[in-house]
Amino acid sequence: MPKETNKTNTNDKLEELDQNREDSTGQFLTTNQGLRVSDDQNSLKAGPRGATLLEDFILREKITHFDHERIPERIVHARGAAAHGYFQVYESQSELTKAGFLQDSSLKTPVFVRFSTVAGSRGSSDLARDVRGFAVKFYTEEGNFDLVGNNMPVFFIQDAIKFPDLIHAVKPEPNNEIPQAASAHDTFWDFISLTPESMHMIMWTMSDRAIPRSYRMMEGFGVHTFRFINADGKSRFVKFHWKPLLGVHSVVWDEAQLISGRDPDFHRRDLWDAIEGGAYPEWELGVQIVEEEDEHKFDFDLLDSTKLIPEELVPVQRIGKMTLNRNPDNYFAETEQVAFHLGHLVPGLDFTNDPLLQGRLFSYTDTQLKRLGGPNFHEIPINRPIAPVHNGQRDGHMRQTINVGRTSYGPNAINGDSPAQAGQKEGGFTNYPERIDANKVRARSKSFMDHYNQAKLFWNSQSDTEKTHLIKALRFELGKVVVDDIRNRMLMHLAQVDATLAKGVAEGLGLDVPSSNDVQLNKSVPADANPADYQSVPAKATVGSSAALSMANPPKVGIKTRQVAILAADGVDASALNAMKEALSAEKAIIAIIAPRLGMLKTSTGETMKIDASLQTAASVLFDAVYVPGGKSSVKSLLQEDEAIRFVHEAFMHCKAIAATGEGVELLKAAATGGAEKLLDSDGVITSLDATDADVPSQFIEAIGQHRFWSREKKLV
Ligand code: HDE
Repeated sequence: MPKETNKTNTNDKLEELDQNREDSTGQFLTTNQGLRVSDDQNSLKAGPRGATLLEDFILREKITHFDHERIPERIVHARGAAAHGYFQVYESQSELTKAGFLQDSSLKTPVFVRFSTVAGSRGSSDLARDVRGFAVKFYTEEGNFDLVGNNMPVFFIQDAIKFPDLIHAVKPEPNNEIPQAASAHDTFWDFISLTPESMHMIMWTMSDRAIPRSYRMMEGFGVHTFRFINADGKSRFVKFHWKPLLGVHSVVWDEAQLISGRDPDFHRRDLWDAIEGGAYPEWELGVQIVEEEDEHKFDFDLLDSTKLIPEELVPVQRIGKMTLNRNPDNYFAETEQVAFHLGHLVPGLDFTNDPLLQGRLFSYTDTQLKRLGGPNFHEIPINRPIAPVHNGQRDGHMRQTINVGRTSYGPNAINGDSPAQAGQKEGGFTNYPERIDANKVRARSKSFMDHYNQAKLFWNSQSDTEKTHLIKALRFELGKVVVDDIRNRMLMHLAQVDATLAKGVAEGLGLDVPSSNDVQLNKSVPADANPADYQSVPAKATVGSSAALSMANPPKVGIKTRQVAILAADGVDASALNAMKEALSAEKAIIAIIAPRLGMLKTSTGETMKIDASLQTAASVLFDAVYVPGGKSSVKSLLQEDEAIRFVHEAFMHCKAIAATGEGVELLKAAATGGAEKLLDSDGVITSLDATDADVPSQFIEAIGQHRFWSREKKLV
């Protein structure tokens, strides 16, 4: 066979997308047939006041297209945002895998990444308490590889057959379609309280991981165990991780709820703005490798997606880096129409028998058929591989390719048996020949029945602040539950995880932890099964902890792209303001001047400065930190604005870095509840009565880098 040269680098994918771009700048308006339109303001009528004529094909084309603009939203992960970029491996991974995109450190493989929430509709808030999708499409020379993961390393259920139940339970209730994008309601907790296998995942979704500060500050996980296969055919198990170079950070729940009102597009905007501003988000790709012979050496099953491999047992090796450097041109064409699928695989990778993974392999193509309307969705520009496509598949809705020749079958002699099957040497995909010799059964492996130990591991690994947040999240969620039995069942499960956790939640609900130690709460037992086969393994008294599971003590990664609000009004101290702006800009933080009104600001020296937002449109929850410079008349004006006082108060409540100099300190005092001293003496609050104290900017920068000051919060554990 003549060897076809594949297109290779990121530019090729972008060029291909460019060919499909339409830019109407300087062009005449036309119909979809290219006919120039002279009047797009009036429909064709019998007289100026007359009836509209059916003959008006221009009107009908326009309205018909409009009527068909919406496609079904994704049943899960409907709300998302995406970006283009590239991936580069650090060094050849040929020992582990023959996958082409993991061989050559000079090769940039184009990627398209879509982040999402799971439960909400397309128009829901970015800040819902929820798992985040983290789906990466690699356009490799050997075909597309989709790593369709989440920002949490485990999942709620062990078998795909339960997915529709899980999603029905979490989605708005069917009678009144309430609540939107929230798990805090009866049906979700009813299902969870009867499904012990969910307990580990519940720890994650009730933690602050479920309310990230930014998509750019989330980890990603492939969740399932996959296989790497090298050129010798040797297979090893692999778990995939994405490690963000900006560290892992979250907001607090009160803040999340406020952001949902102030800016429901917070995450979408943050990703867009960072890329537009040239602060390209980066993640390292990590792998945990387990040798075939070690498959059974753990006290959990590698095929069970409710379990992770603690990094202490198998370290994460960072093998490459992904950079997102271009926003989509068109949300619908790219972000909405992108179609991910675990079955988009390249040689050197393969699946395991994880029953969740196996079910997903069916679901993704099926859902695209419905959502994108037919079998040709791979021809939509965003889904097209850069590798050439040749096969006998033909026709169907919206077919774009004009296949030439007489043959669409094989074997054929008319076209010299083309397209020909590719042997392994020619890059043909072959499945890993895993031996399977078993009875056909509907059953769950006993090795999947440990539902509490890793939930316990997660709990043990959290800082006291994280534990407090977890208890509060459960109090919130179960507090919204109306049916009492559900709360009691959940407390029984939580007692299996940890006594302090259960007690903390019970106290907030005004309940006692039920005395029954009923680990038999597993109601996901088939009709004729022996209940003993489904009995949960009781939690061990002590389970270790794993540092990687906590977000406390984040690595110091500076304050690049952190949003800092500067509260000011006319008469603001020019030298203090400028010194702070200079210091923050040098660290690549993003600064916004917030004033009582929009327009231009006059500083103490008469300099004019653009105001970025007024106190009516800005809010502290949209920023990482706040600075109040001095200047008598500036601070006097701010003191008259409730929003300014609330701004500082909220930033303090949410444990953010706050700085004030000169008269600016007065605003902090006004914002203090429980005594000004308490606020001024708190960690992360930097004040100086010296209006131009040269130490303040550096102390403030150091404080912003800490992300939050949890010592201000009341601990529950
Ligand atoms: Fe998905 N999932 N999923 N999922 N999933 C979809 O496919 C499904 C699961 C994930 O940005 C759907 O194109 C089943 C785990 C992401 O476009 C659908 C099961 C993980 C996205 C589907 C799971 C994911 C989806 C809906 C249980 C993390 C968004 C729209 C067996 C490893 C991709 C679509 C995007 C989307 C099915 C469980 C991640 C219905 C049946 C576990 C990131 O096919």
